[in-house]
Formats: sequence, structure tokens, C-alpha cells
Amino acid sequence: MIIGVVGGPNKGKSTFFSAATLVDVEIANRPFTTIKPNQGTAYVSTKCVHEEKEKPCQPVNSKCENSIRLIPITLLDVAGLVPDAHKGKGLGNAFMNDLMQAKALIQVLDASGRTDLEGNSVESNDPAEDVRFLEKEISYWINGILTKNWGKISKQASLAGKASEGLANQLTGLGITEDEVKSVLEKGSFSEKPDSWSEEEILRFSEEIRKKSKPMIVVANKIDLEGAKENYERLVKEFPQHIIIPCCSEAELALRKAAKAGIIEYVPGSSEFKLLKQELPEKQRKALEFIMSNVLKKWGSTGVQQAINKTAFGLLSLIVVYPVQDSNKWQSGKGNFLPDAYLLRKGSTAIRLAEAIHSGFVERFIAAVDCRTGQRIGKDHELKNNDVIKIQLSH
Ligand SMILES: Nc1nc2c(ncn2[C@@H]2O[C@H](COP(=O)(O)OP(=O)(O)OP(=O)(O)O)[C@@H](O)[C@H]2O)c(=O)[nH]1
Ligand SMILES: [Mg+2]
Repeated sequence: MIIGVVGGPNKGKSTFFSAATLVDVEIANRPFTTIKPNQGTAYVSTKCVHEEKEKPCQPVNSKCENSIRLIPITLLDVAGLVPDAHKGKGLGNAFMNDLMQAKALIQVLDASGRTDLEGNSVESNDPAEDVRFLEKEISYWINGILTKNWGKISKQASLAGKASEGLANQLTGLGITEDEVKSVLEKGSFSEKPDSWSEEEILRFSEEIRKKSKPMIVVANKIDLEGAKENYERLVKEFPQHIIIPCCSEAELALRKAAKAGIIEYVPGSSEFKLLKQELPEKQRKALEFIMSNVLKKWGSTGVQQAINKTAFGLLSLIVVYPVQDSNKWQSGKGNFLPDAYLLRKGSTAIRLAEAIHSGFVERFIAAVDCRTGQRIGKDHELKNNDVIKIQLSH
């Protein structure tokens, strides 16, 4: 699962990325610090089900710390996007192609309003503009992909009953399915003849398919700075349909680095940390005190882990499922207790779990077992969050 970190320049995207993945990347107070994309592993966190059996799990495809299962996802940090990127402004929008396979986007904006849309330092910028322009530019990016060879594809798509198929073909690179195209065509009352669509109509379609295929969460970053709280509250009012997370990426980066260095004990996402070393340089002690009083106490957490989790469980409605081979002991064939945790879309069936483990399992699928109840389930049985499932395969 790939999730993209996007937004205007100098908003703290790379800081957010680095805090979430602990990959060292260039961070600087100027626009266009990042040019080539950064890729790393972040973790969706959820309470592990191992406590039901009262013994620690032996994770293989994921990690488990303090009874919290950490399931890896790929995070991509890209260059900053500016207004009119689709006309070549800034670094343009071609670099967005790195995000083709992303299932969701995390927009990082500067909630303090100290950077303008181009990434320059200013006294006051309205972060609501960041949300509006970014959505527009992403729609233009999709529009650009959709309209490559528009004459040809729109003609083919207009053939009787072929609109969704023709458009979906053009958009498969973006991970968009024909069903999604169909639903957008229907809900948006688009004509079944794309070759008669006006430019505005094509753009409206791009916008609707963006909402479906690249849903976005908003990270109100730099929440530690003056004025950020007021802006954040305004954003929440102005965009009631968006998930908006107050965040201090810089604090999270400092905490995770301090934890790695053995200076503090800190579980990402939590509202506190424990000092392990009493003797600290003055500057470091002050920085940690600042984070405690101005970020953790005030906001409950730094927001980085919350943003990852909200993207997975809120925006994408994912569930966690634990496949095992031994339905009583919840073990793998090798004897590992609860080795794997998979993220699946809500509504996924047993056969989708089999497919997620290995595409070859689809053909070999016989049945599955809900290990909590011992009940045998069929391929179309809908799975629930935290299900422990044994899949029976033919040889
Ligand atoms: N006060 C504060 N500063 C932050 C925070 N997050 C990032 N910054 C600072 O914002 C500046 C830009 O950070 P980057 O992470 O390089 O921003 P970016 O969005 O990746 O920038 P480009 O790659 O140039 O598009 C740096 O000076 C960071 O230290 C935060 O939560 N609070
Ligand atoms: Mg960057």
C-alpha cells in the first residue's frame, strides 16, 4: 500500500515523511528542497489481538511493540506543487506520476500561515487556499493523463456501452477500476459519449475521479507556531467533509530520533514520553520541554501517527486481518503465533485475503475458517476488523 505525501513547497512534507519513516532526507526552510521522491516505510498502528491468547505474538510481516501491531505501508514524499503546476509553474506536475499507485494522499500544509503558496516565508497566508489549489492541481494532473490521445480514446469510449471501459483503460495506471469509472459516470450524470464532452466536462470528470481514486487527508502542520491553532479551527469549519489533523512533524522527528538514541522512551502516537537520561545538554532539555508543554499536552500527540492511522482506517476504511494456518493455536506452518497482519478494504471477502497473501491462492482456495468461532466460511464471506482467518487451499 502506497500513500503519497503532497502539498505546496516548504510546508514540512519531508519532515513529516522523515518523522514517520525515520529515513534521513534533506529538510530546509526554502521551497523545492525535495526534487526526487523519497520513499520509506511507515507503520499503521492498531491494538494487537495477541492479548486474547495471553501471550506475545511472533510477527513476521509486521512488528508488535507494547501490544501495538505495526503494519508497514510505503510512504512517498514528493516535490512541492504550486498553483498552475499543470502549466509548468514551479517543477510542474509531471513528478506526480511517481504517485500513480498511491491509494491515498496526505496533504501537509503550514497551519501557521508563514509560507505562501509558492513556499516563500510570509507574515500570513490562508491555509484554506492550500487545500483548494492542491485539489485543483491534482485534478489537472489526472486530467492530463486522461486526455493524452483524447481524440482517439473518447471516440472509442463513445462506442455503444463502452464509455466506462474506454476511460478506465486510460486510467488503469492510476489504479482506477472500471467500476469506479462507472460509478462516477452515473453519479455525476455524465453523458455516455465522451467525445461530445466539453473541456469543462472532462475536467469535472477528472475532479470526481480524483475524489474517488486519490482521497486526501489534511495535515495541519507547524501547529506549534503562533496563529496555527486559530487557522486549524477555521480549516475544520471551512472543510467539514475533510479529515484534518493538527500536527507538529518537527516534534515527532525530534522525539523519534531521541527515542532511537536512547534518550527517551516514546511510543509514536502517544501523549507522553519518559526521560531515560537525566543529564542532557541544556538545548536538548529545553526542546523536549517545549514539545511536552506546547505540543503533547496541548494537542494530545504530535499528530504524525494519527495522520497515518486516520488515512488507513478513516479515509480508506481499511480493516486488519490476521491469516494463520493453525486455527486453534493461531500459528503459521512454522509455528509462529499470529505472524502476519494484512490491511484490507472494508467489505473484503475471504477470497480477497487469499489474493492479498498470494495471487496464486485464488485458484487454490477451497474455504476458510473464522478461527474465533471455528466456523467454516466461503469465499464471499465478508471479513471483519481483527478477524483471525485460516485459509484452506487445494494442493
Ligand atoms: N515550527 C515547525 N517547523 C516545521 C515543522 N515541520 C517542518 N518544519 C520546518 O519547515 C521547513 C520546511 O520543511 P521541509 O520538510 O523541508 O518542507 P517540504 O514541504 O518538504 O519542502 P520542499 O521539499 O521544499 O517542498 C523546515 O525548516 C522545517 O524544519 C513543524 O511541525 N513545526
Ligand atoms: Mg521536501
